[in-house]
Formats: sequence, C-alpha cells, structure tokens
Amino acid sequence: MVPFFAMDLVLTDARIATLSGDDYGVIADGALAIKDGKIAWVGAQADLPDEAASTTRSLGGRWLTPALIDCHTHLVFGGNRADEFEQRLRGASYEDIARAGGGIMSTVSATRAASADELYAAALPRVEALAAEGVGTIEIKSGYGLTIDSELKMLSVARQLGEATPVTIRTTLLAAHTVPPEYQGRADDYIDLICDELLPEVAAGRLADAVDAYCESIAFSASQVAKLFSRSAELGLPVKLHADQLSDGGGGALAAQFSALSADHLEYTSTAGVAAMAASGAVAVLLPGAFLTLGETQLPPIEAMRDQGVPIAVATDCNPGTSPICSLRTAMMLAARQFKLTPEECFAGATRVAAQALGLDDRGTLATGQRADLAVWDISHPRELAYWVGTPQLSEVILADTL
Ligand code: DI6
Ligand code: FE
Repeated sequence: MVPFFAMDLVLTDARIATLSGDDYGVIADGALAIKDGKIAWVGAQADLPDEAASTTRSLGGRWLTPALIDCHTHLVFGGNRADEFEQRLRGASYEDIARAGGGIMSTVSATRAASADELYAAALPRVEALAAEGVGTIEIKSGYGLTIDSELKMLSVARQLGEATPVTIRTTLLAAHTVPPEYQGRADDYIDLICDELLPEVAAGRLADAVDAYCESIAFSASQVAKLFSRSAELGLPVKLHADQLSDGGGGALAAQFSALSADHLEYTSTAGVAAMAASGAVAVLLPGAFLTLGETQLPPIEAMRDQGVPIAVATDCNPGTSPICSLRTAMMLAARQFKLTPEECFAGATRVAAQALGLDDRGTLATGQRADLAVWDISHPRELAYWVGTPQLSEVILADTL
C-alpha cells in the first residue's frame, strides 16, 4: 500500500455508510483516505495508521457516503411538454397523445430544431441541479433525434456535458425510442437503418456506452428489439431496455435473454419475467417519477423482485414527457412512498445498484480501490435521504475528477 503520509486527503471523524454489507455498511467512527482519485483506505478511525500526516480534514461527525448515481435520464432535449401535462390532467392518456402525433414526437421536433449549443445550454442546468444534490454520475440517453445526425448531435452534447463538469456522464443510444414520422408504417426499415448505419458509427466513435430501446405497443416490438440487441452485441455494446411500462410486452424476459445490464420501468412485468431477470443478473431500474406523473396505479412486482434477488435501482427518468423531475433525492422519496422500497433500498438503488445498472464496478460503494466520488451529509441517519425532499442536507461533494 502507498505509505500514509503520501495520501492526498484523509477524512476523519466521519460516520460512514459504505453501502457494502448489511445496514448501509455503517462504520460508526470512521476515516477514509484518498490517493490519486481513489479510495486508498477506509475503516474505523481507531485503526487509522499513526503516520496519517497527509492533509487531514475532520468531517465533524457528518455522514460520508458514495456520491449518488442517476442511472436513467433523458435530460438532453429541446422544448418542454407542459401543455401535454395539462391535457393529461384533463383526462387525455399518454398513449392518446402519442398516437395523435404529440408525446415523444413533439420533443423530437423541438430537439431536431435545436442546435447542439442550444441543447447543451438547456441541459447544463439539469446536470448542475443533480450535482447540487450529491449526484456524481449521470446516464443520459439520446432518443429525441431519430435521424442519424440528430441522434449523434444528442450523444455529442451529452459527452460535452461530461467534459465540462466534474460529473461522469454515461451515454446511451436510444434511437429506438419511437418510430420517426419519415418511417411511419416502416418500423422495420428504421430498425435496419439503426443496425446498418447508426450503430456501427456510434460503436466506431465510442459515442455511446450502451444501447437502449422502448419495447411497447406505441414503440417497438420484441422482435424488432431483438434484432437491434443482436447487432449491439456484435458491436460489443451492452444493452438496456424500457420494458413493460404501459403493458406486459415480455420486456423483462427479453432484456434477460440478451443479458441486458438493466430493464427499466417494469410496472407490468410478469413473475416469469422477474425470474428471467434474476437468472440473467439484470438490474431492475424503477422510475417512480414516471409512475407519479402518468398517474399509474399498476405497481412494479417489487415482492417478486425481492424474493428472486433481482437488484433494484432507482432513477429520475428526467424527461419532458413522463418525468419532469430533475431530482434523484425526490425519486428516492417517491420510490419509498409509492413502491414501499425501504430507505436503504432507495439509497442502495441510487448508489451501488445504480452503478451496476450502468456496468460500472468502480463506484457506488466506499471500498479500497473505488473512485473517490463522495458525498458528505448533515443528517443523523442515512434513512433521511429517502425522506426529506428539497431540504439542504448535502454538506459537500468530493468527486475524483476534481481532486
Ligand atoms: N419511457 C419514458 O418514460 C420516456 N421514454 C420512454 O420510453 C418518456 C419519453 C417522453 O415521453 O418524452
Ligand atoms: Fe426513460
């Protein structure tokens, strides 16, 4: 090990939630040492080597945890859909609006019309809002362009956000979000365009870290998704799936069949779908903001997920249509309130399991060798993180990229 006097920073007098092990992995009187942007040591302060003469900072009994991870967002987009929110309050359904040419398509028009600079300027405050509540890693999906150029534009804006901020941005190609107007009635041809032209370009340029699709009656069928996922696998790109959000389309099982990192939404997933996910190791990403905004009543099969040992993550789904929510803390509270996840499940779901949903094994817990992406909180217990909304408990964020 690196000698202690050479540490970059040693944090002492902390209550630590490592998120590895039971009961938040708590270390009551803890200390943590950082070297080269990584955790070099974490444990009980009494065991801290004597020669810890590096820059040492007392956290005064505050809680130290992994920085939060938002593993499912669509936060790069043009315009907004407050008008449709109003229509839905008056009784129109999400599917009705989509079939009438609104919904995702209305954001597609606004996103196509926006320049990369305009999209960047609109998205930056959203990244900053998440960062301001302790988020250190954000996944951002494309899917509001639906042409080769505009999907590439979205991915490059997302990459740019990662370069300009200390937050890690993971990008996901969601070109199969809905059938673009140019391909109405020819969804198979659109899938071919993605498979033959867009995916190879994205893979060659390393523009996306994963591929996602929307498997739903108003979007793509299981066989269309299967074609896309086979091609993604050939190109070495991991996959994720918007599955069973509005109906049971067998999405959970489909994701499992392709060893997806995650299947997301899952309100209508069957017990068989959950079992398939458990066998494949796919993470269930729950999106309580979309559930709330759409006024859904069908709960995801949480008990089956727990029984079968499917890891559960929680994310914002930040998007202008179904989840105009740019707060992971709010999503954690909603997951507790609506889905009855325990506060510990909510917290693990926004750290350790969220990392797993992104295929990242270097963050989400506090352990030797992990990235030093940390959050410091003025709370008396970590259960408060899935309880308060909009209150200022975050004391400090320390991200490896700022060290
Ligand atoms: N499910 C969602 O919740 C978002 N996309 C998806 O496939 C909604 C996207 C939108 O309505 O703009
Ligand atoms: Fe989504």
